[in-house]
Amino acid sequence: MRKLKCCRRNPRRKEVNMKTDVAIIGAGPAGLMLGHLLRQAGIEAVILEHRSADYVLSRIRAGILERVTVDLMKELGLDDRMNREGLPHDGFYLADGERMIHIDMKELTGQSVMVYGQTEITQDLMEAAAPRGLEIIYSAEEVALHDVDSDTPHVTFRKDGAEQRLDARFIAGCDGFHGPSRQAFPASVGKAFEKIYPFGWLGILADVPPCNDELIYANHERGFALASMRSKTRSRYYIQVPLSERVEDWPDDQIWDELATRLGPACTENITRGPSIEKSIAPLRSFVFEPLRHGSLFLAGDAAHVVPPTGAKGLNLASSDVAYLSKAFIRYFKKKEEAGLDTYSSTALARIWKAERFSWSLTTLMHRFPDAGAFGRRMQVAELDYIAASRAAQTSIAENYIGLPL
Ligand code: FAS
Ligand code: PHB
Repeated sequence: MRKLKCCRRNPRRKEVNMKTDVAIIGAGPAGLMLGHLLRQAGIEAVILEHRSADYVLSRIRAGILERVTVDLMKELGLDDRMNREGLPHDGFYLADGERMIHIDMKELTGQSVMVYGQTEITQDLMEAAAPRGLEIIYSAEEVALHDVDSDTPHVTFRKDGAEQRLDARFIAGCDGFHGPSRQAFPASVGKAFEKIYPFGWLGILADVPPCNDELIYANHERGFALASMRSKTRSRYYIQVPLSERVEDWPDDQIWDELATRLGPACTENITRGPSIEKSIAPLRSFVFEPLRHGSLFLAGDAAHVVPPTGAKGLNLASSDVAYLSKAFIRYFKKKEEAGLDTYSSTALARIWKAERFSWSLTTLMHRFPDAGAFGRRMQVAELDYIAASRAAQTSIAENYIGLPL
């Protein structure tokens, strides 16, 4: 394990003082990718994660990688397993009752997406950390940010009962929607934009073959459903449920019945049932916090924004954030140029808002809203009719789904 710079014990308070260039809060995809990009450029970084490594790996989340994420893993030389085990997908379906509209991304844009779970990306990044000198401190408790509006910020935390302090030139808040970094912005500085959806997604993971070779997003009178996958032998499905639902009230068979009903003919006869290996309900929200920088503190990933997973953008926005932020840090440490840091927030937000729009739009099109009424349903049918008949409309969906350029 690489020795940290200036790692010395504070005799007065049993405090361990460490120093690095960039302190990263959170070992999710954003923090891990940023840490690796900085280390690859010879910049010191330490990641503080309040959960254990096993807990981080136990979370089942995203499944679709845009080119930006695939390219980042390739740039890091960590794409071997993804290229072996990942599934390139050229298209997906929008189902509306009996109707199946194919969005042929490859034909319309020349590009594909990669089906490879966030869990796998996280594992690949975690396993490569120690050999590449990327320090990750797991189970770091009571992480607190200090002096973020100065040039000498620091982070305090407890580890194995000892107070610890990490001094850094910058702090990257990659601690997700519920982390402390966004809270470290003065109330007068930040502005949040939020939309809460009146339903959640109940997700199930099962070691059964997928019902279809490509993803199916279904708008059914009983609600939205999504047929996705992790491999040719492991399926990931979702159904829209009211926010009042509890996962313990959903036995597997009831979920399989709903999926068979909602996903339409392409799935009904092909769906393979099996015991869930993971089952959870996630709320849906659209959220953006502006700006993404305050002094020496920068936000990236879910710490800055959240999207409803309908557009498969969450993980991929984390990738584009850290692609911008890592370049800005590298310009600073290598050339003492602050321009990248000064423009990071506006540059990242420009792409974030476009992804927020697409995720909101596809969620609005494919879900049944309790208060939409007959007119709202007619709007959905009219839009699906238009998409079914318009190459331009399909191209717009395809280019947003594969990910807009950086
Ligand atoms: P993350 O939330 O992944 O990581 C933040 C890290 O910070 C975590 O490891 C957390 O433990 C740590 N942290 C938090 N507080 C801390 C503290 N005080 N101190 C230290 N560390 C702290 N996206 C999709 O594209 N498709 C999906 O299907 C999908 N499903 C999702 C389901 C759920 C339940 C959730 C919550 C999100 C889902 N997402 C999905 C979005 C998700 O994939 C995120 O976009 C992605 O994890 C973003 O990565 P990070 O920004 O790294 O945040
Ligand atoms: C997933 O496989 O988890 C997944 C795929 C596409 C989405 C959301 C989630 O839009």
